[in-house]
Amino acid sequence: MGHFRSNLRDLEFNLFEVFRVQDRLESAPFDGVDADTVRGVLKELNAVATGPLAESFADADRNPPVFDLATHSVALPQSLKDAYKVLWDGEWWRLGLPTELGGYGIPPTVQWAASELILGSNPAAFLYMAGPSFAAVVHRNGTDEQKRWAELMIDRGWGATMVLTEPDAGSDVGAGRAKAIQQADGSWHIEGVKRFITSAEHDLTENIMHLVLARPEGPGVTPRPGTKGLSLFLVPKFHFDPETGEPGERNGAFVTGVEHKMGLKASTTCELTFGQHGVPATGWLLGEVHDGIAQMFEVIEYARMMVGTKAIGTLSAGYLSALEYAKERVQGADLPRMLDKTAPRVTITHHPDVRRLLMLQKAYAEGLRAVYTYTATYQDRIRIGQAAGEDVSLEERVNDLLLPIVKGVGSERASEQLLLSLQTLGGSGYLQDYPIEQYIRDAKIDSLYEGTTAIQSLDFLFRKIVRDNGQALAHVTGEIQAFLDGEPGNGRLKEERALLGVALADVQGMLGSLTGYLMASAEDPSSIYKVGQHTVRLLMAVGDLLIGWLLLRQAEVALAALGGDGPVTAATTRDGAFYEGKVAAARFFARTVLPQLTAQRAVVETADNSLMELSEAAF
Ligand code: ST9
Ligand code: FAD
Repeated sequence: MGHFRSNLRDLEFNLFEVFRVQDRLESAPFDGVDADTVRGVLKELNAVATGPLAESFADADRNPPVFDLATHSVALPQSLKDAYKVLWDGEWWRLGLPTELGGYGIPPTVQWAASELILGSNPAAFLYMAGPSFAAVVHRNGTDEQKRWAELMIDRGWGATMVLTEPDAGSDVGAGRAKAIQQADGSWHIEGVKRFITSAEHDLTENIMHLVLARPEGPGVTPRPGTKGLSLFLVPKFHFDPETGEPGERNGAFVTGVEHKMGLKASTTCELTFGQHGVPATGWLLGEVHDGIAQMFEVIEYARMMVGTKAIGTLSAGYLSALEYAKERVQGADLPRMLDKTAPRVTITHHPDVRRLLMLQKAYAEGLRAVYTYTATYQDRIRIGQAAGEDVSLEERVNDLLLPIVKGVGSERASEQLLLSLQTLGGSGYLQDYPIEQYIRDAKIDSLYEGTTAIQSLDFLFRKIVRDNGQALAHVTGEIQAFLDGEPGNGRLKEERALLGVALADVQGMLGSLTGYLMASAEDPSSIYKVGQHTVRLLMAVGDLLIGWLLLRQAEVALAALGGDGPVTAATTRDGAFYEGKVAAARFFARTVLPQLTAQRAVVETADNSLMELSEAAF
């Protein structure tokens, strides 16, 4: 059996029992898709993800891509190429495409569930498959000629990259210095060095389309500082015949280094140099408009959702691996008989602390899966509203609000909880005989790229809450309040609901304090430091609130399935143990995690600026 343990049952539970995707199928714009199709797609993909796709996972980590500076080329390990071929030949990339570009027209909720299976099994292979999805952005924003290029990118299976970061411009993309010099024929010559570019070189595809942010220079261009002065250029690795796509001369974008990383080694992370090797790096302005950062954010929004889903998929795999081990491993006596040296030895699942480790992992893995699926329901609603010509601005804002939670909280909790997966195995977890140490290495990147957690938290508070006047947040907290007010289930989970109510009040209290500090900064500018010290705390707290709420929603569905008022027993339905686990996870999270938000609130309420007043030397 390969490394990847999937949780198809939970994916289907979310889709059909909790978020009821079937109600959105078989009508525009998802007319061509019914529930059986969705189940069939997930079942087939699950077989691929747990089978051939997973095979290269360890091999490509131990035998990572090899870079040759003389030819600026990279050779990927054969095992990874085989995995990529499985994905490409299976046409799984179509799941992410709009129908007009050959997509299957499935709802985003299903697309992200499918993505979790691929990302949990073989994240590097998924990343190399960016071409078609990035082509969709080119198609949406491009000129007629560029729309044709986008079709060629898909038809000919090209790779693609997103090229923002420079040595001195990481989080601060607006500090980028790469420039684009306008040419008489309407093209541009890009000059500069970008770093950390994923998939900028490999030997999987005949061509790679780089989507590059650079600062335009030329007659008619008014220079602007920061991100708003950046434009987005299409820079192919090889020039190509605009009709057939047949690759021609080499363009002047060369990879000049490939990083040696802690994890995700199978995915190339490249230094990409433009116009420094005797060949100009020719690019074309996307859509002939200078709107680079907004255009690039269409890619970034997709990528942030993807990164969060990747982290959550890896956490789930780590938990299931730890669970499997714990059910087999015999060690020590049951605690009540700990002094009896003749007591029978038990599997470690009998030990309270191992149960604590396992249930925390389960609650976060399944709770976060619910968070990304809940987010994707807004993406479903955006598509449905757009097809009906309705105003979808609220749905868009809610989706925007939730993205930093999926990305920021998903990646942070995955890293933290995967350490507990390893801990469950004891010393064995530290070995490469088990996949968890690689999960930890491979998932660590998720809190770093696509905007670090600090950046997610600033985006969450300043852009998604303050600038939105709290409207999207009010919509989500309104849903939580409605759940609290609804009180079905004849008092079941009553205490847990009360704990959720307290958590909601705690988050609102935190927000009240932070907005107070923010308003005070009009008089005392240093007051904003009090906000900046606690934005990550807020992000994580809202994440826990959402997880606690969605686990309770799941528990409610599970209780109904178990027979409503009847006794909660695994025997009442075929899926009894699954549903019992749902109720248990919700209870555990509400009782052991949510109360911690009260302490977090107190920390925020008593914030001062002593940390900021400290001299650097004192650190
Ligand atoms: C990276 C790549 O790290 C990692 C690997 C990815 C690989 C991708 C592969 C994908 C694979 C796909 C496979 C598909 C297979 C399909 C299969 C399906 C089954 N939302 O606040 P301001 C815009 S890449 C939207 O003043 P500053 C907006 O236009 C590197 N837009 O910003 C705004 O204007 P306005 C990632 C936003 O202070 C303008 O920016 N690097 C948002 O100038 C200016 O806004 C990063 O992520 C938003 N949330 O700059 C950088 N925010 O306000 C992180 C801003 O008028 N740093 N805009 O609307 C940041 O995000 C900074 O906050 C900053 C600040 C750069 C934006
Ligand atoms: P810095 O920005 O220097 O941040 C350092 C620390 O300071 C972080 O903890 C950060 O949170 C904190 N910090 C910075 N600014 C602030 C602030 N204003 N407030 C609070 N804290 C702050 N980039 C691409 O363009 N394309 C890619 O395909 C790509 N792939 C990548 C793949 C890998 C494996 C890696 C490692 C990186 C990749 N990146 C890519 C770059 C990635 O997006 C950046 O590394 C990331 O945005 C952070 O930038 P930085 O590394 O320069 O860190």
